[in-house]
Amino acid sequence: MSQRTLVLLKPDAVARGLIGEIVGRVERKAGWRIVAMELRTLDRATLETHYAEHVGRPFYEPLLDFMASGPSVALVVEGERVIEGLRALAGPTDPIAAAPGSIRGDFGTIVRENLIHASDSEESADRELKIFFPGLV
Ligand code: RTP
Ligand code: MG
Repeated sequence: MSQRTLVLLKPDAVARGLIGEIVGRVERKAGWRIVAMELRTLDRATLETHYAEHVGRPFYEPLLDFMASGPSVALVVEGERVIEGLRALAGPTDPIAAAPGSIRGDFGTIVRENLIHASDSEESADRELKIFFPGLV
């Protein structure tokens, strides 16, 4: 089942020079394709829409400040079961709990600065792709 998912390389990943490392892992998965990719500093309105499910949580404001602190890379990846696959490549939210071999497990220590976002379901992917790449056909 071919799908599309929205991936963000968060500001920590970009600042640490990990774009190539992370994009390389995505590219090497057989049959997956990057169909859009852009470096951009995310504005507050975009982040509020994207993270609406977390409004009111204690980590919400620091998360938005962090996500607006520098450029991110937004990309759309297409391929077989890519939604589940990108979540597996990323690893669990807490990098200390993430296994080595996953992106968060290999490079992260701080929950907030966990390097990557990937849509968590088909519904989330549909919603998030429209936020970040409204013109994509
Ligand atoms: P994401 O949405 O970024 O792909 O990550 P996720 O599904 O694994 O995690 P989620 O629960 O949706 O949380 C969104 C992001 O908020 C930050 N966070 N900080 N306790 C904390 O300080 C905390 N909890 C979550 C992380 O950056 C997480 O990825
Ligand atoms: Mg999430």
